[in-house]
Amino acid sequence: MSEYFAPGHGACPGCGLTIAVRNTLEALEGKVFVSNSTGCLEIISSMYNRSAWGVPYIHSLFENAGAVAAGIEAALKALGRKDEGHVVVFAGDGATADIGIGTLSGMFDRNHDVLYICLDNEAYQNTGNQQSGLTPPGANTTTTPAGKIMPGKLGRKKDMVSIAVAHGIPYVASASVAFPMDIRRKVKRAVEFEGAKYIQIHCPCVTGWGIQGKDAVPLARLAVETALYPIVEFENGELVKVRKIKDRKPVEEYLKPQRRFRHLFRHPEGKKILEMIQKIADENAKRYNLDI
Ligand SMILES: Cc1ncc(C[n+]2csc(CCOP(=O)(O)OP(=O)(O)O)c2C)c(N)n1
Ligand SMILES: [Mg+2]
Repeated sequence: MSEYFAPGHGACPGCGLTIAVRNTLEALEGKVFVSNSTGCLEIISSMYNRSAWGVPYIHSLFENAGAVAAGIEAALKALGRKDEGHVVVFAGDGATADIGIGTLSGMFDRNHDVLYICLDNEAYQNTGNQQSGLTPPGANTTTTPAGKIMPGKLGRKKDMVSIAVAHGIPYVASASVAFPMDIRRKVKRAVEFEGAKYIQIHCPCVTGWGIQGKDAVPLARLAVETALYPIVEFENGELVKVRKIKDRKPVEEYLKPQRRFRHLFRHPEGKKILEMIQKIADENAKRYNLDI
């Protein structure tokens, strides 16, 4: 079989991005036009003179992948070529929740027939781990350095899933690289809807999170099992499915193995922040009725 996303790219072993991308492209059998924002995925897949992409692919800027996708979709429609493939965006969490949120909101507002996938590795990883709107509280990044002055990121993780739902688009979901079959099902389901679709996929980053490649997928699973990363699905604004949790784990089990959170177990403010993070998990579990 020819590869839609070929080996030989420059991703770290254990990188979540490549798991999310391969599963998405295989679910759509490569019938796609990809718009990709600036970020790790673009860097690892399209180094000068080489490309991992076996499908039509364009990288433009950090902030405009949604607008580029909207343009591709409008052009395909005008040319009568819509049946040639789905327009898919792959964009990082920084591109999605921060710098590109304007062009994303416009694309949603005009309800372009585009599947937008946010690859959520919870910081600007390509440029060396700066905080984004999707960085979770307590995380050490180069712009929220844990030390005497602050114990890592102070604010909460922006609720992009709800922001997407609030646009009134037909399909919104969260997913995790710990559950690849769920990614495939959601991608296939999403493209059954005409209009804008949003899927946010939790993707561990071995360098930014300070973990080993072999631990990436088990940690992604723990994020779900602690209710810090609720897996939910909305169709036409209605919550239709959640991934239930049996024997929910305490958040420490997920946080402790990661270097980005290790100060929480030593810092004088750490205990307070751990309690705040546990409260967020409890709120998620209650809000989405996750506990079995
Ligand atoms: C206007 C602009 N500002 C800053 C940059 C530098 N820059 C490139 S990628 C990136 C971070 C990307 O973060 P994210 O979208 O989360 O993707 P990741 O690399 O984490 O997958 C930054 C700050 C840029 N390319 N353009
Ligand atoms: Mg990122």
